[in-house]
Amino acid sequence: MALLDILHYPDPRLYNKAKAVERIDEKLRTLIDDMFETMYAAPGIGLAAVQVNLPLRVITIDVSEERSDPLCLVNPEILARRGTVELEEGCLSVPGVYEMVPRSEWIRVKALNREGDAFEVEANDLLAVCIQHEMDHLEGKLFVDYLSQLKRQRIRKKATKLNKQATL
Ligand code: GNR
Ligand code: NI
Repeated sequence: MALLDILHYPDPRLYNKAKAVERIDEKLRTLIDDMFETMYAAPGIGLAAVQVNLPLRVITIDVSEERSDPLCLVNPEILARRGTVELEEGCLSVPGVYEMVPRSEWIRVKALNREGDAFEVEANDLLAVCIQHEMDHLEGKLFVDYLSQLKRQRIRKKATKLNKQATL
């Protein structure tokens, strides 16, 4: 197991579109395990492979209080969505920023699991929001992209400064 480095906004690699996984083998399962470890350590409720510099359609999630309900989605697709919900979102790639983002309140998603078997999951509220947040990462989209340009400019400025400090 290994902790992976998380890319920070405005790193251009966060804007790459992730590629579909073609084969679920031991190498991919190791990546999934490392993503869970990295997500739990952060701590975060979700992580997309794009955030650890692997542009693949792989997501790990655990929205449970006890951190005991791991969910891995490979090549996820949203089959149906209903309603709207707005929660305050954060992102491990945009530390310290929390903003409201409108999302679908209920979704039905199809994906492959860690074993490579197809399954479907229905989600609402926080889990639905988290899945949509992670699926945006696969499209190279961040939650700050939903904000006004003025807000995003402020966030970008602050983030660039923080990133510079971190590399000194
Ligand atoms: O840890 C996270 N919390 C969170 C809170 C509200 C909505 C979405 C999220 S996902 C985020 C982890 C992350 O950056 N995943 O990409
Ligand atoms: Ni995120």
